[in-house]
Amino acid sequence: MENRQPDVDPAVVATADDIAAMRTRGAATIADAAAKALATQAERAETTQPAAFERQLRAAAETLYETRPTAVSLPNALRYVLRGMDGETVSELRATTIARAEEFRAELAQAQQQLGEVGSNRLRDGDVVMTHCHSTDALSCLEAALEDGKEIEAIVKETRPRKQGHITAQQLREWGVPVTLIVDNAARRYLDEADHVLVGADSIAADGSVVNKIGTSGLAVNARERGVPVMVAAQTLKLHPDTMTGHTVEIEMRDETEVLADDQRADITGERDDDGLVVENPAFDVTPPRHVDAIVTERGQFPPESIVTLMRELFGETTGEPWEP
Ligand code: RUB
Repeated sequence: MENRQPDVDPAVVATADDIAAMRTRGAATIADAAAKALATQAERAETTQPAAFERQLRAAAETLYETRPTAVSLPNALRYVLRGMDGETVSELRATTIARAEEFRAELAQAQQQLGEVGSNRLRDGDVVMTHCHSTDALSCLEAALEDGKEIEAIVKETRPRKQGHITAQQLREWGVPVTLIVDNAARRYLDEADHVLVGADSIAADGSVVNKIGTSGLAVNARERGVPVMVAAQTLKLHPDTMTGHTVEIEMRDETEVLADDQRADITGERDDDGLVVENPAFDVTPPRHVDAIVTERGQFPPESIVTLMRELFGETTGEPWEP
């Protein structure tokens, strides 16, 4: 990473590098890794000055924050942990920060399990579910349905360019779920065989729009046209507080080599040095609320248009940068 703030522990920088390179990926997993990294920073901070300790924690949070812009679970996690940093001495600050990070991680796991039970109630024995990308929140719904004894089959979209659908397929096969893996372009054809589309979310805006892996919105439009309900599994950690005050969610643009490797470029351009070939690689897109049937959270399921009520309840006050006191 470019950002090498002084006093940020190398383990935090390593976590930030893993998130940026997508070795750690998926909104909930990123949030969990960020909270763990802040606990590590708190454990290892070498100072006897409370102000310096706090500065180091905020610098660590900033380093983590700058990795990926779209998943709001990352700033929400950082904010949650830093708000728990409390005390007069370094040892008090250290203990409260570590305890808060542990609390966050436990709540994250619990919320995922709870939303899984809610999502599972929407699934019937024998249902076929189409998935996109790899979402641990979405998989939690399937896991809960399987634990309830329901037979579920899955049509798994491969999800170009990084093919996170393979991770979904691997997990589902471990659970014994019959999987049909398809290329993204085949999704509309296979919707006729699906009873549900089930996806996760990186951010949910106040108007109920769902920001998720690129291709989610096209899938949702096709599903609506085919009469297949679209379920979004998303812990409340995915609700984006800034959107209540009119901000939009930044869509991450990733490196073009994920789409076209350097050594494939010549297949198109030949020997020419051709700057007329542009490759764009947006990682996420926005699905409008009218194409989503239900947002399933640990607090129950919501029609997307009503999610703002829950957001107001959870984030009453406006929020600044996660590292701001
Ligand atoms: C992952 C993605 C997932 C959400 C939700 O994108 O879009 O659907 O992050 O995942 P990427 P989870 O692979 O680029 O991180 O439910 O695990 O939070």
